Amino acid sequence: MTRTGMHMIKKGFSFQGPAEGVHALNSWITPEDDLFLVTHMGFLNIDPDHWHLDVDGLVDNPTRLRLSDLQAMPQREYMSFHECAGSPLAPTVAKRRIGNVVWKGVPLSLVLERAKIRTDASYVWTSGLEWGEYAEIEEAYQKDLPIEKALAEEVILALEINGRPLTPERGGPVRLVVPGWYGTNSVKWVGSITAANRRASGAYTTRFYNDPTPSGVKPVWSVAPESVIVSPSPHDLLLADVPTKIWGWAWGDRQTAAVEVSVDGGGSWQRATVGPREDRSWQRFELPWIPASGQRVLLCRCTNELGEGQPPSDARNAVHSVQVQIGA
Ligand SMILES: Nc1nc2c(c(=O)[nH]1)N[C@H]1C(S)=C(S)[C@@H](COP(=O)(O)O)O[C@H]1N2
Ligand SMILES: [Mo]
Repeated sequence: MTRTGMHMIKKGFSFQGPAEGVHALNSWITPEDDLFLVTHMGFLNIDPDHWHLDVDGLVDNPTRLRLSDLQAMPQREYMSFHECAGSPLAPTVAKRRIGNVVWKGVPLSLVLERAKIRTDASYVWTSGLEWGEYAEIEEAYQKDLPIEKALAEEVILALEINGRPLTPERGGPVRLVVPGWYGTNSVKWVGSITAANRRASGAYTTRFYNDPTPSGVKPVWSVAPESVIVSPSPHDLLLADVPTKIWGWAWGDRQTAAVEVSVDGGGSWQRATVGPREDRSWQRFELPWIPASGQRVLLCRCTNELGEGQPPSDARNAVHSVQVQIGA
């Protein structure tokens, strides 16, 4: 299959990320080289001159926008952590694909206003333009947002990341960004937006990215509290009685209120200091430590402003641990 001005660069599911995992994430803003890339069906290359976005469904003014139309609209910048929920086929496995970046683009609300979204619209569906197969399913990558989130000020049709235009792999020329929600909702290579009065019925909103809970299925939307230890890494050379520090990042849709660190495999916990949050950025935590010689398992866990925390295991936001060796 081909479409004018578009071709698939690589076919099939793909994940790329730093070899050192979270231990590579040592700067406040994650450079693109250290930011993971994910796609289900492959990466799409779009000629920006051919790109357009159709806005339809429950709108009074169905609209087609070209890149130049979006470029002429008001833009905003928003700093946010960006996290993949992990495999939709293994939703309880923690993958810790995470970064913190600055997006820039047009608020989705402005585009919906321009199309005169109707008051009976309760969901906004967004589709990617790529094609191919994932888990033996061949259908468009379509996601949905409840109207309250779609109209929230932080949700943008992004044209830039960290001050540069989006590359084809990143979902350019235009992608949706839904700060605070898992990466799966941030549709790359966006080509259509449909206002509707129900959830989208495709595989990516029904079969995948819905967590079973005792009270029914819960869409993989808002990011749960999570934290990781960046340093030390398992490869660092630590020496007994030499002061060092344990530090990392904590994040979630809601602000992080507290982070605790354990240096004895979870036997006891100490309160770390936690830095500020900007927009929906991650927050830095730090704990000074003077290790004794031997082997240690370090853990971190955070709590958000609602008092929600991280499960010890079997969850995408399970507690992170690092095993280190301290020389005498
Ligand atoms: N069109 C489209 N958008 C997509 C996907 C996809 O497969 N197709 N994958 C989603 C998933 S699961 C994630 S985690 C993020 C990854 O964004 P990134 O590659 O820029 O890090 O894109 C999301 N948007
Ligand atoms: Mo993802």
